[in-house]
Amino acid sequence: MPRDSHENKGLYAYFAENPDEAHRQFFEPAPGLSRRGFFAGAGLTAAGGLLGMTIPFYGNMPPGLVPAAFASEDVLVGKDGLTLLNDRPINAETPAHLLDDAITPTARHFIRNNGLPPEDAGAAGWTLAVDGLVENPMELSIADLRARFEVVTMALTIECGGNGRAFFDPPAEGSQWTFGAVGCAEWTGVRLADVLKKAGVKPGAIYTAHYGADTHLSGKAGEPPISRGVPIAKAMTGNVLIAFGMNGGPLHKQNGAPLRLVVPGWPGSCSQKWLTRVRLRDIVHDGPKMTGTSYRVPAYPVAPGDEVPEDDFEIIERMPVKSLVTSPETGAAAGRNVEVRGHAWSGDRAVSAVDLSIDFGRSWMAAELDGPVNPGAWQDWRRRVAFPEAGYYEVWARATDSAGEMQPFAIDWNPKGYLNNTMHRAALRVA
Ligand SMILES: Nc1nc2c(c(=O)[nH]1)N[C@H]1C(S)=C(S)[C@@H](COP(=O)(O)O)O[C@H]1N2
Ligand SMILES: [Mo]
Repeated sequence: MPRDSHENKGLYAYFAENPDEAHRQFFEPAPGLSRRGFFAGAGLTAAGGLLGMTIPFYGNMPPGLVPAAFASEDVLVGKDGLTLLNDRPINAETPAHLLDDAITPTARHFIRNNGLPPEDAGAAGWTLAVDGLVENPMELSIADLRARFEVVTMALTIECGGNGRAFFDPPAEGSQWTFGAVGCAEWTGVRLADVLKKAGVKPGAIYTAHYGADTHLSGKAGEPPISRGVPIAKAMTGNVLIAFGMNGGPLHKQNGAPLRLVVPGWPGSCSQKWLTRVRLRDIVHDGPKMTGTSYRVPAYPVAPGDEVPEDDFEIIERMPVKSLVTSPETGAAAGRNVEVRGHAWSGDRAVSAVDLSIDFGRSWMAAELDGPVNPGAWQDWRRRVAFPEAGYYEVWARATDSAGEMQPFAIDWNPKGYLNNTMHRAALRVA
């Protein structure tokens, strides 16, 4: 059995990396079973063993395909329509047209795990430690957070730093996110700033360090899969929340229940899930995925495929200006006159314009653009578009932010495939 291989990485990553070998291991009848009669021979494969039944047409399964049953409910329980990119750790993105709502429903918020979520994640006994360079270290229950600090609700955009990685050429290793590693849910919690003020930030503190209760894929205790932080100034921003509520209900288990950070506008990795500790440090935090080339890009533009010395990488802070077309769905049939709509965002900044093109960028028309409901929320935009005749069109959306930065057409390539904010293109077949 391909135990080490698929159980350490997840079936999807295993099949993607080594499709022929995975196929052989999962779909060829185990030796010794093949002569035990028709049914046994026809279906007693490793895949059949995992499913608990034979696969009568196993011989037809194309190499590289993972049985759809393994993309199943037990992984994406409480989620609706997400595309599973990997199951260990769970990585699942939301198709753009399912992000049409102004506020992303809990069932449609993407999932990006680096390790395994804690088994026991009840709110009752949960505590958050606030320590390091503070005057008064604290240990707070969720009830303490509610009782001792102002509770606020804000719509906040979380986008994975690797969203759009799938389009890098040469390809970048890592989860092959297309467009949907982004969401804007309504989070309820307390401001990290208020908690840090109560704890008393000591003069030497320059950076936060975030810790969660998830475990490393290796299963080794005391080895967190990810622990990132932000400069104190960012932590003190009024829209950085310690959240215990999501869209009026509890957090989804995979989105960090019962407690997480939400750091809008910066790589999603800053928003520690299953949050147990915030520690203030006098150095730039050096936890897992803070160092090396993780969530970092070269300090200067590089040509696609260039080798870049590790010392030349710098930590990604704000995420760049970006937009999505959420309706109509790409590939859909459309009439001659349709409302095109979506969202736009730019880390720490407001979006000032969204323009659309239906003639492959030759001409542009302004969309109607709403302001953010609060700082850190994405902004909705819409425009009724008339198509001159029947045929194939693409709607291209291009956002510009308050600093005049505009989405590019071509990817600014970097080795790890971060920050792809190229224009979103929706294909339409106009009748
Ligand atoms: N404890 C913990 N927090 C985490 C992660 C993780 O693996 N463990 N993944 C991070 C990354 S890389 C992203 S993009 C966001 C995704 O948040 P979501 O899964 O709620 O969409 O969570 C961040 N917080
Ligand atoms: Mo991420």
